[in-house]
Amino acid sequence: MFRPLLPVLLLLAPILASCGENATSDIAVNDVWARASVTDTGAAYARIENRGGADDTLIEALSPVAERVEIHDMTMEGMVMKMRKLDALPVEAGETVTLAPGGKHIMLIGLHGPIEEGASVPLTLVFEKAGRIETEAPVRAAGQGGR
Ligand SMILES: [Cu+2]
Repeated sequence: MFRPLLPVLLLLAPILASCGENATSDIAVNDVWARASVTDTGAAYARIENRGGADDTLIEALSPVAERVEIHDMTMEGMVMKMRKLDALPVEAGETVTLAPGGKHIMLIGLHGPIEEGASVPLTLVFEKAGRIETEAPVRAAGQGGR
């Protein structure tokens, strides 16, 4: 079910990606990507920019490729890096929040299939004020930047 979808998703990617830049929205989601995974979990990253004058909050992330999608942060507990689930991720007015390996990320839990380099993963970010922003996350190799 994964493979036949791939060419279609690749064709749609530039169109869908441009939807992230919604003219009516103060929130811009850029540099979206997902880490290739052969296990049942994966991660996606992005740069979220609030160009408006009001604070907003990322309250939910959705993707059809996973059973469950969570917003996570990484923190050091002593000498150990630990992941922690966030109920919401504030993006204050004029601020840019970067989700990147080693920091905040979108966790894809219970993947329905492997996420392969060159594919892309549909990812919807839901904001309190800006609402739903649909994006496509191109998949990059697991080695890039680590986790
Ligand atoms: Cu995580």
